[in-house]
Amino acid sequence: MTSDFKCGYVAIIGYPNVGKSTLLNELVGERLAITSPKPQTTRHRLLGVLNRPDAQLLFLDTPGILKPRSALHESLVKTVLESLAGADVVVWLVDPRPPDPGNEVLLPHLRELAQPLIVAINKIDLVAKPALLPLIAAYHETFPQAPVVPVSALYRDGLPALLEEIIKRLPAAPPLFPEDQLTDKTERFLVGELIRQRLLHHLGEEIPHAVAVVIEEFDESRRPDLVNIRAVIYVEKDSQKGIVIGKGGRVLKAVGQEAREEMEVLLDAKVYLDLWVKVWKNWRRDPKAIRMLGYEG
Ligand SMILES: Nc1nc2c(ncn2[C@@H]2O[C@H](COP(=O)(O)OP(=O)(O)OP(=O)(O)O)[C@@H](O)[C@H]2O)c(=O)[nH]1
Ligand SMILES: [Mg+2]
Repeated sequence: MTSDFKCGYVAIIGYPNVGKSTLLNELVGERLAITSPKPQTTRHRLLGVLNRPDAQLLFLDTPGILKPRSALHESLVKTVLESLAGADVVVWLVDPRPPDPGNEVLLPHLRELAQPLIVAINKIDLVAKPALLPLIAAYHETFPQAPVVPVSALYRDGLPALLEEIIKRLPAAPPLFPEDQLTDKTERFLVGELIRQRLLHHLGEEIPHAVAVVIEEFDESRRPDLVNIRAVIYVEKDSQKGIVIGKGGRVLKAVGQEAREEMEVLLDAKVYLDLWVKVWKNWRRDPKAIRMLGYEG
């Protein structure tokens, strides 16, 4: 290894639903972060490691930032600000739309940033080529120091150019993580997220945000023959409990079956999944619940 080797933390930040988790997965080449068409999918900072011959990139996926309206939101914003503080390079991922200076939540933090910033315009597969140039110009005007890189995370378009801009700005340092470690999250955490992803898929617009998953038991003593997992899905109201369970248990059964299949791939083992639904009244407004459910910033 030469002294030219680069290593550092790269925070991926942006508004909800712009494709941050998709970008992390595509950059790392593993589906570590859950993604969904519904905004506010990500609730935790998640590390994804990319090893290259010339660099180790430590990507941080973060929750989409918005004006805090609940204890959960406040804790999500805190998570984002902490990730910003610890980053060597910041990638601001945006929709292919002009910047919105009226949005005070994120821009002031970006203006005060001490670290290098890169603006990545995502989802360019959705816009006509001629519309791109004025967009790039508008972001360039907002942050004259920052390169503006158009990408499509979903179609892996523009990612080499983005990587190049990031690596240029990383400090020279030896790798911080062993080559076989792809994330800082435990399997226990990742299987809980798989359940949440299936819930997001099956539930309507409002309920997904009222759902939290806790893995109460993760017994791998018989692995790889069997991993025994007991999980509780928390909702905020009795009526939501009925919806999560579904008519004749249909929804819960589908969620459980699909999540179990994905867990078996992730863990490379047979999985027995025991799923429960419980009500924790208004947990999103309860700082104690936020802590107990693992959403502390
Ligand atoms: N067309 C298109 N869709 C994309 C692209 N990247 C992501 N998406 C879609 O956008 C939606 C949101 O993606 P996520 O990766 O979950 O977005 P996020 O920014 O992590 O969202 P939060 O965690 O809620 O803040 C999903 O349906 C993705 O498939 C892209 O390059 N093109
Ligand atoms: Mg996300």
